[in-house]
Amino acid sequence: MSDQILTSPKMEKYLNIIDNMYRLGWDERNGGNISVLVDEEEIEEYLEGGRHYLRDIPLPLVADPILRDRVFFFTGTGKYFRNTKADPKNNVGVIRISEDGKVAHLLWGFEDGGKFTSEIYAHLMCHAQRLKIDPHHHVVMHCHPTNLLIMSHLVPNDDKEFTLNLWRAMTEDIIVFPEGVGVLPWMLCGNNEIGVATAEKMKKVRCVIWGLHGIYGAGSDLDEAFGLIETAEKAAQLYLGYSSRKEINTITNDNLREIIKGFHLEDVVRWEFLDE
Ligand code: 2HA
Ligand code: ZN
Repeated sequence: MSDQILTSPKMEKYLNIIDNMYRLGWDERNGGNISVLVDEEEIEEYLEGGRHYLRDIPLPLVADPILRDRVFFFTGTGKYFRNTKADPKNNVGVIRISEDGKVAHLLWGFEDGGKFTSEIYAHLMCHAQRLKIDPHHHVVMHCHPTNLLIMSHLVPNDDKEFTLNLWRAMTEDIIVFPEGVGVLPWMLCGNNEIGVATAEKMKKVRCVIWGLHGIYGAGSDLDEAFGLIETAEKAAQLYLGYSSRKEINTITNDNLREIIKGFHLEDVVRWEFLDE
């Protein structure tokens, strides 16, 4: 199989984002995983139409019909983001979900016999959920950003309380994620249960905190998903910088209402988070 896919803009962007995430300290060792739903026209010239399969890899769940016959980039299980850009063939794979939703046809990559991330449950469930409410959805990103993780040790596992602390950290946070964030308590990762719980939260939000573990972000493209996580992570960093000191100026609920009006967020904001 040719490696032409490596010259595609989508794959170049994917590898650069993975490299960036490692450099930001969000993906130590084998931490983190990213999957991208790729439109047919984006891969056809690089993968000879995308119907030549190297091998089949069984999926640990039956994929939702909305995902069947669709192509994804996936990071590999046990693989290190630190090594991925220099050695994409062993660290990432391009798969097509089979027509019956039971296997992944491997189109390229995972050359050392590897397979997709152990978090594939959560990824596929989140893709299906987001696609049902947002036809522009393409990306699911999981990582371990330092400040959001510290915050999950300090703030109750409550969507409203977590969101307000992030919104109040900086004026533009509510503009980036007006729907807020969802928070899950500590749960075992890598299984169906956490996948279902994450996808349930993603009915309302693109950003789900996995308490004491990390974050899931979804977006229409890699920049959107990355930008969402980087904004939430910066808000967490700011929050941690002032929350244990005497804060004398704060963004009030009235200020938040002004931002909502000024930036026309009335239809997308979670108004109930502003109830006193
Ligand atoms: O893939 O981050 O949650 C490594 C992880 C699992
Ligand atoms: Zn993780």
